[in-house]
Amino acid sequence: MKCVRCKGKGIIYLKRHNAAFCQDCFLYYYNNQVKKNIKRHKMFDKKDKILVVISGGKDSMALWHILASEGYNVTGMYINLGIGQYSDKSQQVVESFAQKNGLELIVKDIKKEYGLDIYKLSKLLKRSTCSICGSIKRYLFNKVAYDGGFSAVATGHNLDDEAATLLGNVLSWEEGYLARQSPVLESTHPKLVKKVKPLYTLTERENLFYVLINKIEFLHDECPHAIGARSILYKEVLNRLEEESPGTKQRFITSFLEKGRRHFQDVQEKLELKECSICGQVTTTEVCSFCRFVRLSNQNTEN
Ligand code: Q46
Ligand code: ZN
Repeated sequence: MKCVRCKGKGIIYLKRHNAAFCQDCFLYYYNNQVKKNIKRHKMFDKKDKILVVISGGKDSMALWHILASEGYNVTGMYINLGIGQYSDKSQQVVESFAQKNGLELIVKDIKKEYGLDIYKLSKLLKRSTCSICGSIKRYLFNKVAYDGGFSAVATGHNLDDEAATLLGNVLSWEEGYLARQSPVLESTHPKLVKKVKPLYTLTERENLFYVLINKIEFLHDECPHAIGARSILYKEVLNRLEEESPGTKQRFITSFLEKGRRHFQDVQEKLELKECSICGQVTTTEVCSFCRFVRLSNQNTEN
């Protein structure tokens, strides 16, 4: 197995590109992909302040590392969601990486700062922990980015994530979600910050390789609530397809972005955006879900 670029000894083979790379050429390929994605979708440039969402897993750690190494103005943001040992370990990994590399990091702890407990809320509202957790994360990422004057919120979503989400949305024809599935989600309100996914063409395996080569510490464990999630089943199905027909995931995503997504633009939910009467953040209801969570949690501790 020879490296396609330098003809040295290849150490990673990427079936979908029918190409092997040595370590240095793999890093060249990886950097190139990220730079191309940022440029092609006009995600941001070196003057912009970028808030990078960090979970402590390989994808977000790879994103943080590469953007910082390329000289982008990045600040990491980590949210402690109160998920037992998983949260404690991931916070440690993220804080130690920031400290060792002299990187800016914002840490939010939903229990300490807002009195929120995703398990209690899930019981009280009869909603899954992931749905509560997702609402809290989306709210805080946007609020911190808006309050801090950031130009974009960057997440480590990879090709496997994007293809699995797309498959799920297609299977139930979620028109609103299909309209919004994109590597760049432009702001639709002055208080909503643009969202970007610079790693959307790189696979989980490539991100893993990137963090291993660069000796970046990351949390190997998945969130315990991810186990059994539908998205994992979709990933398994896509992996099977990929085995038989390399390049399926990438074709699925790129052809959707080129040919499919535009057909959903006019069905984009025309929800009226308002500002929450308590916190001023963007919502479709009088009081945003985050403020309702806080109110409910406080009522419950008083009782
Ligand atoms: S939503 Fe659910 Fe994730 Fe929150 S509870 Fe864990 S798995 S972290 S992406
Ligand atoms: Zn609010």
